[in-house]
Amino acid sequence: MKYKIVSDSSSNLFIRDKVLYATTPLKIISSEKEYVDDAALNVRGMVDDLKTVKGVVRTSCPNTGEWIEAFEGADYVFAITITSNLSGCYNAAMLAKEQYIQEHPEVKIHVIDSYSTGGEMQLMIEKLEELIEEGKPFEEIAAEVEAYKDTTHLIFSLQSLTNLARNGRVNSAVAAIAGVLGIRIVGAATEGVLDPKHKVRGEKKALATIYSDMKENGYNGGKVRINHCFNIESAEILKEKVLSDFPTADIEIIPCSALCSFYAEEGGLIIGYEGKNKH
Ligand code: X90
Repeated sequence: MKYKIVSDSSSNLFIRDKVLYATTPLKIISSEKEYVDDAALNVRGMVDDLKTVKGVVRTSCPNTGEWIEAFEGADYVFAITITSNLSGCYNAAMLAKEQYIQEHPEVKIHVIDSYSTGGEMQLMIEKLEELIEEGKPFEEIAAEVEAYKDTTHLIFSLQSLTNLARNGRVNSAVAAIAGVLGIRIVGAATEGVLDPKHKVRGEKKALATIYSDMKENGYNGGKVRINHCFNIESAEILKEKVLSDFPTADIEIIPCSALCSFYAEEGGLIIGYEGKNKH
């Protein structure tokens, strides 16, 4: 039986080598151009273009057809999406599943609403790979990954929330606070929405706040997946901070692709990590 993992592009992962893998692209749409969030896109170029573009820039989720295309070539599919509370990705993937299994009744598809994005989705993808490689049955993998989801967390640090506010994904009062020079909003994905927990001054304080929140949420040497929007320096500092307490911790640093870069904006960090049970 052939397994496949399909993720939308907000996981920032385009190539995986353990299990058959595909991504579906979100899009960033300006008055001048549509940017398709795939491996070929020049993210730096997009971020620079958008600095001078006129009018509001919007995003859109992958459509049903794109999900259906990505499902092809497998007997068992696990699809994973950015939180359904901020995007239509999950709904589109569910519609695609219904259509696909009508035409291919022998195929099984489980769609996972990550209630998160970025590095926390990566953790779930890695868990799926592990369970598939262990040769577990489809239903068991589905149940185990849903249980694992309860133990993974997301924390972010954002220097600007302008694009989130313009697209109605965060309260504009919170975005206004982040607009002050040097201020960062550090927060979590709580029940699948952006939860601004702290307002801090300066990058050093932001990193210290991130790490202390991680420990409060039960981080104890497990996996950490750091996504950054052109802020490799801070990603490395955070990695060293974690390693000084947990020298064997499994930590990866990955640049944000287009969707996460657009919303996290330059300097943004999105971190997925393993911790205590959320519920
Ligand atoms: O369907 C669409 O157009 C996509 C909309 C996505 C909106 C939210 C993207 C958030 C990206 C920002 C920092 C992390 C926040 C996590 C909250 C769950 C990353």
